[in-house]
Amino acid sequence: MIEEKSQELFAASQELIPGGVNSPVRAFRSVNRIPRFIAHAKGDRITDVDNNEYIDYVCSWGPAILGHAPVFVLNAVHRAVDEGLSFGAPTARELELARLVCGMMPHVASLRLVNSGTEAVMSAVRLARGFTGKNKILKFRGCYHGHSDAMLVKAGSGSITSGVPDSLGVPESLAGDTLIAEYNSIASVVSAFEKFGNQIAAVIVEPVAANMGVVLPEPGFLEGLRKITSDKSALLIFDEVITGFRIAAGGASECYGVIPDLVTLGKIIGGGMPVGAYGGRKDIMEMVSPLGKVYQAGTLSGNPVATAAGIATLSWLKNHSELYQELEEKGALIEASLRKRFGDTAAVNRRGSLLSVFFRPGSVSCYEDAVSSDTSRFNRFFSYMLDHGVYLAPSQFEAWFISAAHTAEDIRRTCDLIEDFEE
Ligand code: KE4
Repeated sequence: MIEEKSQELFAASQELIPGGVNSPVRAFRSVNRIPRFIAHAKGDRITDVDNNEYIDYVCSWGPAILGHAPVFVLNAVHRAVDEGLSFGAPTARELELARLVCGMMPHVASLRLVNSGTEAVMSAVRLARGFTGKNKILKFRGCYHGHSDAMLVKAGSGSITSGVPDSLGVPESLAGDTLIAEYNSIASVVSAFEKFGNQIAAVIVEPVAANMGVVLPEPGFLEGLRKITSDKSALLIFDEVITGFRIAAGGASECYGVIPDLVTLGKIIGGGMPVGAYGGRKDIMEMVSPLGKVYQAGTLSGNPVATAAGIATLSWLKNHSELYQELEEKGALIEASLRKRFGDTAAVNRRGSLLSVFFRPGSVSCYEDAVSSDTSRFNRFFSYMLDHGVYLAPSQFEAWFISAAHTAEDIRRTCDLIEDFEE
């Protein structure tokens, strides 16, 4: 496969941009390949600067649930652009996007638009602390919630201790306010509350984890989080940056029937443009400035061009609920091929159009299971698929994303390639 232009651009980019990329995973470091510099994308295809075309299962890490560059989204963006790029003032589009989100997620009584998932989580964490008057936040090993300091924390030694920084630049003093529990282990959450109970402001969770690879909540896990946070006067935050509008129009709450106090959103809400949001109970959101004393702001929050893309995307999803059954069927075909090819030498976890294959035997229901995967085997599979025109996330610990634009022919081609893979 020709990769000369990507190689040239990558070398030059590394002169000016750390690692040559503006987000680490894009550097393809863990798969030891040259990252593809993408020239353009349409539908379920992306084309790199060497004119190689791929069936895309990254979908910009989730936003492109309708496929790349849907005409009606482009038209909405063009109309918005012709009216101006940014005003720093309220616009009708922000109200329209808020109405769409609140209509699709009825537990979101009020929301604030921001510019990324990270900003949504950072703001929701500050709000939870401000509303409860408590400082500690409990998260789960293997869950990723963006790169705000409080979330770049890993488990300290021993069970349920205060976290330690997972990045240089995060002060120990701050990391100590983040507790780390085990995904799918209510017992670990109970232990944390026994130890820190009246200090915990909130529990934040990916209701379907997708940043250690896809790990599904076991029956009772989300319900257990809801009960213990309610009992202990802590807030429950669903980080639905990936699952929101992805696994159902109403996200994980629609799938699992558990209602959080706050939810964070990103990716699909912007239809590929930079939009994030946090929202939930009105009594909590009323603490956000300028109404209340929890400060949060943003120059480009609710940007008129970005909200136009989000409105067009969510409106389509709201009016075409049949898409989720189609995505379920497409995901089931991919899953079946993965299971057929790898049998019990690999684990496949899937919820609708979100899935991962872990190269290890047995089930994967927590971080420890996930990290015991054979990453060199994943890398061989990744390279094989890339060289045969299928673009997967360049890490064992990411997810496959399937879109409305993935054609039956391309799904079939993908399945054939999976089944023809030779170790
Ligand atoms: P952003 O700041 O990247 O918009 O969102 C952060 C975030 C928050 N919460 C969840 C559950 C997320 O998955 C993310 C970001 N997801 C990664 C993919 N695993 C984005 C890709 C990247 O970092 O380049």
